[in-house]
Amino acid sequence: MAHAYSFPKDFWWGSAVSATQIEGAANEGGKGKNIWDHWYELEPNRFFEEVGPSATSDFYHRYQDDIALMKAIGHNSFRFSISWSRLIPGGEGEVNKEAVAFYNNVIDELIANGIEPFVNLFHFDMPFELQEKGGWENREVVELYAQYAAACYDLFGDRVKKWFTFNEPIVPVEGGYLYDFHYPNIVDARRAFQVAYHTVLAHALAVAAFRTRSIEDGKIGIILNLTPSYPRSDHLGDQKAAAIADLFFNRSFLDAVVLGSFPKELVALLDEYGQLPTYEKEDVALINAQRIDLLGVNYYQPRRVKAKEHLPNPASPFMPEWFFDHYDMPGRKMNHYRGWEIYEKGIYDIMVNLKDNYGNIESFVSENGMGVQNEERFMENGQIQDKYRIEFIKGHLKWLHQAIQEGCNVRGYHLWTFMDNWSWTNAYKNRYGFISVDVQTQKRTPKKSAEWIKAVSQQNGF
Ligand code: BGP
Repeated sequence: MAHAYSFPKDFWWGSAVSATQIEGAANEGGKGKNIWDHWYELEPNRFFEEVGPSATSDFYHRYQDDIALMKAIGHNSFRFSISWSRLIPGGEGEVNKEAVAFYNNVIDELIANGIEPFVNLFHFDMPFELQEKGGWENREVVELYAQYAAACYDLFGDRVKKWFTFNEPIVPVEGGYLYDFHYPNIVDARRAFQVAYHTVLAHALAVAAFRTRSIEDGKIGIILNLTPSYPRSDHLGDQKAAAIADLFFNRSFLDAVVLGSFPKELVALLDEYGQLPTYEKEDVALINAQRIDLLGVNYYQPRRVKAKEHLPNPASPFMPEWFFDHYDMPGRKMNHYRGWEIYEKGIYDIMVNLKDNYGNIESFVSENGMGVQNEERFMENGQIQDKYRIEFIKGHLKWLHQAIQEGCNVRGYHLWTFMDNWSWTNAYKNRYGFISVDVQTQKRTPKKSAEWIKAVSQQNGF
């Protein structure tokens, strides 16, 4: 059957999750503590309804049934993360045999079900002991991360061919060091830039370690949350504001990992304001040499900005927001169930930018999705009728299709997320899955969108 929207052969259909958000078993199987376990002990009131990460979706015990469900809804690929503190409790030293067995089982089960494992090495979950040593501010932690990455390649690289060093590395920078929504809840731009810089360095070392191994057909990449930055108008002030927001929130990581160096304009700006992180001379060549093979793009919503209305007080602490104001564009389409804008064309703009300015690097949508509060209200006959999610996915797939027609090198689409999961301080507030999860009983029930994506994946289009 011919479809209005057909996707290239072997397109990757699937979804993404992260260890802390689905595994549960936080104190089982020899796992060490990570910053989420610690922060929840410290300040449970910072988490929605005071629900912490100890149990989440219990994938640790239910992975076989969950993988069977993935197969049933047509997945040919699936991204999960390895928990550093599970694999190497404390973040350095011996690997934990129980963790090795668990991840081996997950990988083998996926492959046996015809689902390609995409493995991410870090999704916001710093081992607590390493955070105590300064986390990403400490260069020693950068080295330890590279050792952890190397251990993962050696343990699982015979079967895992798609590797990612980080998921949204800018989020721990923003959350932990600028805007206070992740541990360690520091608000200090200079330290934030140091963390960002060390994350890029850690990424480059992990890519270098990958390249010294011969992983047949192996690809190494990173997953970035790109937020296209749209100015309010064509006026120079608005345009400049958008360009600076783009430097901070997109090009900081994107240029470094794809082009091999930080944008000159960003370096000049940080230098002018005395905000440059400390670095070693030889890092420059390392970062330049270790460019990625494959880019995962997480896209939820754009960033709309305008020129500053009031100049910042130079005595106030430096923030990226010294250079732009956020702009609530009148009439923009909203996901009112989450409070985020929906702008489907953003995905197209991202991909065209990658084609035109980033060597048309091989990419895929590694997260896109629609969070909904109190989703039970859409339950009919025991199933969540999430037609809004189907429309959301369709809208983005149409623009993705357009980008592919125009020559963008896009290889797949993964939804955030497979099943409803615990999401950091939002805990279970926003539901994103194809599969609903009853948090009390852990019962899984496919939503309407699961049936729909099954047909789309099997027909490779719609
Ligand atoms: C992405 C993260 C995911 C997930 C998602 C939804 O940025 O990579 O880990 O949490 O956002 O977030 P929320 O539940 O806050 O809507």
